[in-house]
Amino acid sequence: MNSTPFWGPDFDELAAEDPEIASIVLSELDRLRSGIQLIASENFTSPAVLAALGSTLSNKYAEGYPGKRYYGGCAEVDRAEIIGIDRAKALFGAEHANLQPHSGASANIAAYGAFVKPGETVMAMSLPHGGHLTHGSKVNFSGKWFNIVSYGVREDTELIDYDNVRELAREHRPKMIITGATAYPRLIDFAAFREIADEVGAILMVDAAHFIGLVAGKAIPSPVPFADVVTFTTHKVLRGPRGGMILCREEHAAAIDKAVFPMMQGGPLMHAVAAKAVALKEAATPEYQAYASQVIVNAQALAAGLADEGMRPVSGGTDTHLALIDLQGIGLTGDVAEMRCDAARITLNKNSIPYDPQPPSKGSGIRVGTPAVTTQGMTEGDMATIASLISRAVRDEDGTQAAAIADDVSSLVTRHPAYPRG
Ligand code: DSN
Repeated sequence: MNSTPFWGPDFDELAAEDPEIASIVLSELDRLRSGIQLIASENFTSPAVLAALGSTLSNKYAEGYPGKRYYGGCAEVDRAEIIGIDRAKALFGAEHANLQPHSGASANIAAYGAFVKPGETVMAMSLPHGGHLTHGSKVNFSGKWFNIVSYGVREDTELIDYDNVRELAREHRPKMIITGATAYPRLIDFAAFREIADEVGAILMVDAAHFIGLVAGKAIPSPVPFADVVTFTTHKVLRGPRGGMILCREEHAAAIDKAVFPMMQGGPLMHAVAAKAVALKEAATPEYQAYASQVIVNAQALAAGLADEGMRPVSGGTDTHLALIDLQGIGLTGDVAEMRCDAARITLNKNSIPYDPQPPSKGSGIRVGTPAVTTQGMTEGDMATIASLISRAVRDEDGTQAAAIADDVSSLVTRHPAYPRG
């Protein structure tokens, strides 16, 4: 370890120089500590990850890759990126890793850039059935620049319709097939997708943003052996800094690296790359594996608890870190439920459900996820408590119960603090 003292985040300096922003930083910390965070795509990073993010690595321009940069002075950041790449390859058993994408959307743009040209056909899961904007939404680059063929889930089972995926692939002969979702609670059959992709000669891209942390923790099967390319964010269950990453087969390594830089991005964010390396080290521990398994157990307990309260889990439950809850049975839309929960310090998001009669701005459902509450150390019993708190909050029509529910939220989070003091 170098003997130079760390020159890093000093909150007193921020408070003295910019009290307005300092007070927002503190208020946000207070919001995290005093409420229940159930956004399925959020988590609480470790102090070590935050220290790397708040370091002077943020200053360095390093366009290019380790050993082949367009700037001098990159020896130290090269070491960080090489360590991160090696950790990613070891953790996921991947042949190649690129840690530079700024976000999940940036990683996906790079994957499109590596494998398809504008106007070519790409198949992906539709957003209303749980996909993502970058999977072909008309308002996104993917829907504007590519010929998108969307697939979805069956109305009766609410599971991916693999027969339909195969039929669509045979009919449209896509250049690339994307699987992965933001609001699909079940495991995806990567072997089935591989078979379909091989049958029509398509590249198979897995957008693993939501569940890659469960893969890292060996709690669910990995897409890596089946996919040509796997894209993901690093800040969800994986508990790293906000950012993106790509894994691929060696045969695609040069195309992916060129698509990230210089095709889609300029200089990488080296503080984020270093923080990703820290998160990958943390994710390789037995403690993290226990965490990943508990995330799923908690999501299943939360889904069951909400079902007991009259709120139907889409597809009957979950195999992952999230549940999609249909509120039609209790006569509510997602936007109203989100607002009422917010008033009681329970943070979650409205969500469309498959075949939703409501517009996306309302949605018939809510999405709940357990990455953050599990980081706080909560277990199944706490999930039953949270289900009952959600039930009280969403039924609080006139807001008169919000303060009392928030008090009960406070008791729960006091027993399991996020970012504990001292
Ligand atoms: N916005 C993320 C989510 O909440 O699922 C996906 O990018």
